Amino acid sequence: MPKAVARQIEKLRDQIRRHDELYYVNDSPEISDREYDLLLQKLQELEAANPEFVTPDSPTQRVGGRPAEGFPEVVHTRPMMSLDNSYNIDELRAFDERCRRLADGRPLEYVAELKIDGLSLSLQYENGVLTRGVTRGDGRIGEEVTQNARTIRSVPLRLRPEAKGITGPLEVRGEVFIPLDVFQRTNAEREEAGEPRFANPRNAAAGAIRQLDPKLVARRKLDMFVYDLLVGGRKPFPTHSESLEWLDKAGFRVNTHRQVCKNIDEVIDFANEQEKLRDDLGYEIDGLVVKVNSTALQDEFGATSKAPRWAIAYKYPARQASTKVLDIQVQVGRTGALTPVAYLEPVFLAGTTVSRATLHNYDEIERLGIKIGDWVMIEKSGEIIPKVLSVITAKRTGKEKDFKPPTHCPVCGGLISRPEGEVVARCVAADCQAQLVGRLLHFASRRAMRIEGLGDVLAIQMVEAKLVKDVGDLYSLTLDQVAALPRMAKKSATNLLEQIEASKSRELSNLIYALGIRHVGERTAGILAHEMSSLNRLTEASVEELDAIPEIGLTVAESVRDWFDDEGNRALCDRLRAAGVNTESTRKSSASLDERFAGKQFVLTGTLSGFTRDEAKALIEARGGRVNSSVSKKTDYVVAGEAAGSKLDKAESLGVTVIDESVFKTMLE
Ligand code: 0OX
Repeated sequence: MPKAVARQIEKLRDQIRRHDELYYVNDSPEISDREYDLLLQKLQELEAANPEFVTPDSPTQRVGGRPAEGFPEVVHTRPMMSLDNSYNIDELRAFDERCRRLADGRPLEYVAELKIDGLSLSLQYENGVLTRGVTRGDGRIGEEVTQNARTIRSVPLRLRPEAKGITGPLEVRGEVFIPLDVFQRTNAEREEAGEPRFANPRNAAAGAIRQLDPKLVARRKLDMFVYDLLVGGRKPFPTHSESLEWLDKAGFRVNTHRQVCKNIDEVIDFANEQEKLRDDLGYEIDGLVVKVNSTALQDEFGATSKAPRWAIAYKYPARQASTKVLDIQVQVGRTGALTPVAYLEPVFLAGTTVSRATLHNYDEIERLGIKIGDWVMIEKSGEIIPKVLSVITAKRTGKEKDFKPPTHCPVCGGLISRPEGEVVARCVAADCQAQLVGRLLHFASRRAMRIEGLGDVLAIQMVEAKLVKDVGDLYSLTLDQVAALPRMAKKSATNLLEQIEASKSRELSNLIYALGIRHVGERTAGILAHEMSSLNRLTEASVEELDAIPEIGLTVAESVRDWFDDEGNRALCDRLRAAGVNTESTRKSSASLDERFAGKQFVLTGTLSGFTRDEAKALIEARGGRVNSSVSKKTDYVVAGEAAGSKLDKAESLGVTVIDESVFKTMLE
């Protein structure tokens, strides 16, 4: 009996540790806080009943269960309220009736805005300069994340002088979110690096804003739409729409999908119109927010303990549906990664018919417990194709079949490898056609060599016809070869060859990205191109040399070295060069630039009086220097302006040279 208890305790601990890591390290929780608390509670009960099994490394031994966070708490000047929800037109009309009753015959207009699915953030400005960023927290107390808020490019660090009429400290509130393309890229990179994916863009954004290292926050490329302006805790303009216009002038990002509506029918029309655009916005929304436009009426209507009476959220239906899994098949990507895909009984979901859903990897199949023939819930959640949320086990008939992972590559029959600890299984055959098709598509993609017209059908045809055996063969294709492909008109063939020709003059960073080196995403490719300035130099760079580049870690350095150590890859580079593909950085090389700046790492902190941060950054970069957001031992100079904060302390503790604005100006001269 005690043995069984010990096993149960150990199992619970393992589960909790795993969820801790998913939550804290990967920002990708798989269970709700409530489910987590239940697991912890269960463990606490078992340990209380069997104290001989308590060990110092048990998750129960952390004070308060989850470890304390590293951000100071701040009390909001005015609570950040939540919103009451409405889920259908009747509930929206009921809101309108309440408002009209309260307005008692006085004119009443609404502003309808998109409800961005992110997290609320409050920004404080003094003398026009951003001084503080605070998360919503529980609405009354939030966490101070100023450094992280500063990484959001659309948050002005200094207000534009054109926005007049307001003096004194002010507060701006809005919603932080992660654009869908960044979310998709982040998840692809995480999967490639063997890290778990984020469940949805909101989780990715929420995790990012509470990262302790602002450099990591900056990589997530957060964005923010603002929707509220307060001066001394009050709204400065007679209407909400004027506040939004002022915010726009002051340099904030204000969502343009908004409308002043004379009555609720106009709101409903706007809601229906906007719902159709939902898939094309590039960020997630979950409905509309409808607000009374007049500030005086807002003040008069007031709020309940939780939400204002003058605003309501109108939620769009969740983009979920249930359907049946007809089959589970495995696709092979350009790196050989095997991705299981559920083929579904077609179902209409938020504007499109869905017949496939991604299952990401074998662990996900296990986690979901999904079988062929199962009924499942699927959801569109910012991924390119919908994902399976859960299995509806109540609908099981007993006829469902287990999915058996293929023992060999389903396309080429090659060997499959799944190294210990990795989530992704891969086909390791060098000549796998599916991988080649994937490599061609990646090479030709918009962010790589941008060869328009080279889509999947054509890539498959070219590989099947053995016209190309690697991406280098694209540059020796002839018109006759291309025109002879099925359903290929001469005109399209000519266009394709023109596109291929044009791709020869892409930037070095595009080429490095296009090569598809593991762990080298677009951003890393940009850094490598900037630092190395030619493909030749990159080919020769040692792991130490690469690792010494700021923002390039050992994993990337080793991966790059491995790629160029492969003889086939080196031969490919030679052929690309011989074909006339640009392999040099067209930007000025560091050597010809100002030696005080060239290759040097700068960090800007505090407020400079003579330049905006963007101007200072541009001046440094024009001289061949780089500007990073956080101080490390690789930093050469910290430029400290007024009210410099923790970066200054860090610079001092690491012995990094700190210069003030006057020295910086002298250097520039
Ligand atoms: C959003 C959003 C959130 C102001 C008073 C109560 C709610 N998620 O896009 N909140 C608000 O307004 C606050 N507006 C929005 N657009």
